[in-house]
Amino acid sequence: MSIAVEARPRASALSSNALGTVRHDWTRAEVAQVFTQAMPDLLFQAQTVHRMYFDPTEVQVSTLLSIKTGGCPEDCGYCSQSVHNETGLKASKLMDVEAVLTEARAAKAAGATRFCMGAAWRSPKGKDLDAVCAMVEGVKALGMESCATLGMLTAEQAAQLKNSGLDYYNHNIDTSPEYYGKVITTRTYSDRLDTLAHVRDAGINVCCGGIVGMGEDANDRVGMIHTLATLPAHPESVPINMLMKVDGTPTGGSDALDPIEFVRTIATARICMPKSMVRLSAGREHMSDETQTLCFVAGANSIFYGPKLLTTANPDQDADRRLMDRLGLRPMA
Ligand code: SAM
Ligand code: DTB
Ligand code: SF4
Repeated sequence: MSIAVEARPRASALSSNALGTVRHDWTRAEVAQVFTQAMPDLLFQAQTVHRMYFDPTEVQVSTLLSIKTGGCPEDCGYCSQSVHNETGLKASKLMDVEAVLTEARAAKAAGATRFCMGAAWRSPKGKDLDAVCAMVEGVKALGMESCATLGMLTAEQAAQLKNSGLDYYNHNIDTSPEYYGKVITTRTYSDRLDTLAHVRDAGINVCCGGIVGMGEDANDRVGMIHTLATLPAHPESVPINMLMKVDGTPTGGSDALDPIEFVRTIATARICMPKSMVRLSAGREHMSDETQTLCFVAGANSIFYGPKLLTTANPDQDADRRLMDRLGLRPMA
């Protein structure tokens, strides 16, 4: 790990009375100190902060559905759905509102409290956005929280989604500002920050995080958390995805990331954004139960539930119920 010093420093970046303070003035050096400290210190701080604002036995459970799959014009290097990547994925049109609501009812019956709808668009077009708004209204009528991830939004589009009752909008920064250009060229980091500002200004909760395991180094993982923790307001939800390697994508051949680095990323997000939900997002399918356990101990308190993410696999519901039972975790109401 390039930014680690020989002996990990014991003196924390945070005095114990600063732990858990919601701050937006983190320096990158402070975030790096949090990230690289000795693992027992890191996990102790993360648990301490987690318990200030959350019940550490509760996990928020969301279900994800791809409402429009494949054929995306963006060139995100990790993604199965980009037309720039030869992944063999079949593109499909936007689903009907009723078909989406059937899936939402099934997710609710299985125990999910939030339904997240993802579309492989650069940004939504007029008629399509009207249809998504109808989906949001339907999900709300079921008594579930709604989330959408549709690409870039204008201020007007964000306001339209807010009017339909949308609770959360997911739009990730994905990685550090420096590494970003190695992964995506068709939209910029600042395009992403603009969309996040429109979502925030519209009064929609922000869900924003990124991916680890794309060949970035620890300094990039620190840079990603630093960007999130210095936004004008912390995202209410911070998804940390372990790359799901997809054949035919530029990142498909990345070396496997040390799971401890993933746990460090989760713990650093928890410490730097104390009141945010931190989601142990994509990648659980290939993670050991022990790594997932460490993630919960490190302050993750949200997961995707159900056997499919957007196009890739997730653990089946029985396996997740068994794991939560073994760990004494329960779904957040
Ligand atoms: N098209 C929209 C966009 O990119 O804004 C919404 C859907 S997109 C698939 C949502 C997020 O999923 C991406 O920003 C990325 O962080 C994550 N993601 C996509 N493919 C992934 C993969 N193979 N492994 C891990 N995370 C992935
Ligand atoms: C997020 O950060 N992770 C989810 C959600 N937001 C939309 C998506 C994960 C996608 C994993 C790859 C796939 O299934 O295609
Ligand atoms: Fe398109 Fe989203 Fe995939 Fe990027 S991550 S290629 S924008 S679907």
